[in-house]
Order: sequence, then C-alpha cells, then structure tokens
Amino acid sequence: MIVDIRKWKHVFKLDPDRDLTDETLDRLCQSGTDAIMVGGSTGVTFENTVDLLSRIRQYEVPCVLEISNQEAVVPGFDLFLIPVVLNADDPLYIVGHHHEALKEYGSMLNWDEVVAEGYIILNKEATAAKLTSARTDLDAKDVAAYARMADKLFRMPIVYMEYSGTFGDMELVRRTRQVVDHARLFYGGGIDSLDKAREAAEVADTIVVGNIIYSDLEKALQTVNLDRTGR
Ligand code: 1GP
Repeated sequence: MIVDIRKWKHVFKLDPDRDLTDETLDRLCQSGTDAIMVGGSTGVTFENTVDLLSRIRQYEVPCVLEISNQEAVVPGFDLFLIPVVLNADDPLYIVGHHHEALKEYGSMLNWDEVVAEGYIILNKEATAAKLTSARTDLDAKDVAAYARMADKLFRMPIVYMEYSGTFGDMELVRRTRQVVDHARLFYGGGIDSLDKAREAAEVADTIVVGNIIYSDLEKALQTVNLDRTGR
C-alpha cells in the first residue's frame, strides 16, 4: 500500500502495551481517521506489536509503526516512522539508538518505507520527556530553531510537536507552523474533544490523538469530525 503522509489530517496513536477490545478497535479503524500509528514510550515488545498489527490489518486503514525500540521492529507495516528527539539531552534519542539499529538492519531496509520525525517534546511531565531527558523549557525562538533544523537542515518529512498528556500552546504551534516549508507539522497532546481537535487542526497539519482512546472512546471518535478543506 502506498501511504502519503501529506494527506493525513487525523491520526489515532495506539499503544501496543494497552488493551483494546475488538469492538473498540473496530470502531477506531472504521472511524474515518487517516491512519493508525502504533507506538508507545514503554512496554512495547515484538509480541504486543505483532498482535496489534495483525488485528488492525483486518481493516483498510493505513497502519504505520513508530519505532520506539529495536526489539519491537515488526515487518508488515505500511511505513516506519523513526523519532529523532531534537531537544533530547540524551544523545541516545537523537542518534544513538538509530546508530545501533542501522548497524544491524541498515543494509536490509526499504528506505521508501522509512520516514524520520523531528520530535520537539514540550511537556516536561510526559514519559517521553523523562526518558529522553528532553529540554522542555523552550521559548518560541528555540522551538522555531528546532523546527527549521528538522525541516530545512535535515529535510525531515515530519516535525512533531509533542505535548503528550496535556493540551499544548496553540499559539506556539501556529507560529512554529509558519517557519516550516516542506515538512508536515504534526501536533499531539491532550486532544480529548472535538473542540480541541479542531483548534489543533487549525494550526497544525496533522493531529495525533492518543490517551483519550483509552479513557473515553466516544470523545476520541468525535475528534475525527474535522473540517477537511485546506491543507
Ligand atoms: C502521544 O502525541 C500523542 O505521543 C498523543 O498525545 O496521548 O495526549 O493524546 P495524547
């Protein structure tokens, strides 16, 4: 399947380490979302990733893997998204794990299926922020510099503003979007209603909805109802 991330407005992110009933998965996959992203910060294994992929594969929705650790790389996804945490203080999350993985698998990869994501983690309480020792105390100029770094210097296809667990600063997202020319600006964090989904979709290219799936499925499903005109 050829998947074009530039067409995505809405994505559900599912965590292989968390339980979902078949009925819930059915509703998510048939919701009209543009893609299902599989990924999580902790507890992601080969087994739970294979299991979730095989269940999602019963549907037509594109399904992509956001790789969080080398052991959980499962073939068969439409795309493989590789997070590069630009504001990590721990270099393992900028190039370290990537280097290890490429030593092992570099010659076998189909590079057409690999997409780099320039992450900017902005919620200091998020698990991913702690894991990567992210420097989250950033002003608009700092964030713009990271966004340009991803978009222009490294030519990454995705700039990902990650507020996982909390709804972020939409004005900052809007300003950051203005300095991104080629990449798709992904926004994720705290989208738990249609109103917030619309607000985020106004300023970002693609919105990612995660946690609310597990606490209020009906609200999560409503976030798909975005205005689809524009970017
Ligand atoms: C997490 O960006 C996603 O990686 C979505 O965030 O879980 O807060 O919706 P939430």
